[in-house]
Amino acid sequence: MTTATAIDIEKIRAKFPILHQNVNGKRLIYFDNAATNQKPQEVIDALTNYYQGYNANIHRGIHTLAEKATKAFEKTRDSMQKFINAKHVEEIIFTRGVTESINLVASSYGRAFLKEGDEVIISGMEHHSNIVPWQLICEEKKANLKVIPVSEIGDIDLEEYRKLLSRKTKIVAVNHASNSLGTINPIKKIIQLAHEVDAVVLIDGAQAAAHLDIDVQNLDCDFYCISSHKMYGPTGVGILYGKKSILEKMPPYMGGGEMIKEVTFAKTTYNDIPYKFEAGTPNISDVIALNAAILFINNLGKDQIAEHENELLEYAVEKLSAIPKLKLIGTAKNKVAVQSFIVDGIHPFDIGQMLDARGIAVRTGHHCTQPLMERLGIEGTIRASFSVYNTKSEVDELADGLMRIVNIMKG
Ligand code: C6P
Repeated sequence: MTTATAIDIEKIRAKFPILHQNVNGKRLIYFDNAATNQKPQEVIDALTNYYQGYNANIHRGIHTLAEKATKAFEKTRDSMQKFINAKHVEEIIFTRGVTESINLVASSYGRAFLKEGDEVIISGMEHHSNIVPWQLICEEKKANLKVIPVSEIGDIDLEEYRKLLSRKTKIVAVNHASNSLGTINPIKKIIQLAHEVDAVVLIDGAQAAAHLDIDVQNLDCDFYCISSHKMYGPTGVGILYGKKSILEKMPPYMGGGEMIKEVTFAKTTYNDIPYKFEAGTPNISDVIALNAAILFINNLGKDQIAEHENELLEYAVEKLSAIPKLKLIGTAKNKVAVQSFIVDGIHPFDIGQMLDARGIAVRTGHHCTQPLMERLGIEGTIRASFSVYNTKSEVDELADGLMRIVNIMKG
């Protein structure tokens, strides 16, 4: 059974070779999309074509292969600029992932502009990647880290956020969507309020890029971070968007090739953005293949993707709610298609293993959000996260599997 949305799920599924296999003797059902989603054939082909046809180092070579590789690499930068509606192409910096993008900002911007007594605000539902880099820089600069509380159902407390903001606030860093709960945060409001006290805002878009429209000019965020592997692209590539005027005044993050203008032993001058922040040979093949992932999303249309995924989420909530002893975790109104849950008396890890035995891949544990788990008074959850290639019949199998597990454990 497929869903009744306008997109043709079977046609989409045919593009993903990995989905057509058995795991533990059962048809694979992949519900771990928030960790990393699967790659369509065009992304896999782009990787193969590069290595078979024009593998070469970029920017420095004048031979034909180097020029072809450079052009393809820079094409992804152009596509990403359009994808998030950045004003300037040089505002797009390639990194290894969201984690590196956040570390780059914390190290470079934080080291240059934070002073003793300044404050950095994050939320209580941040991934460790949007906590630890701020702890490190706050410790170094003797600045203070403040945390916006999160409600029981998984909403940011905007009133408390307003109270935390002051002239001491220099940086606000929050996620667009939570990986553990699925909550879509009111980032436009968060950004606007931060700007009223002249703080800069970094948005962790790891869980948004494959699902939500991103318009950095409309949001007016100062930094926006994306991981390619969570938007149908290869692993090992991230994007850091930064406003040109801010990136230009930030010092380099890493030193090496490509990020320099001129090197002498007495003094080195740095390249212009974005290259100032792209030291060394980048991940050429994976950046090139990311372009195919962007095209895949654009061709389907984010609205269509979101419509299908929201339908799956609604269906999953209905099905999971009918299972005895199961409690949904993360029930905010505005969500991406991520549903966490726990089952009374059964450890999440055991449920994950029993589902795996049925060919169903879910994630279990704290999802790199330990402070959030502590806030909710739980050790971890089982998390099912949905993608455009998932179907309602797969949700039926998840619910059926859970019902059996609960019954077995009861008996
Ligand atoms: N979340 C998950 O299963 P990297 O690893 O750098 O691509 O992304 C880190 C990251 C940062 N922020 C958020 C909101 C995230 O969800 C992630 C990655 C994975 O939820 C792995 S823990």
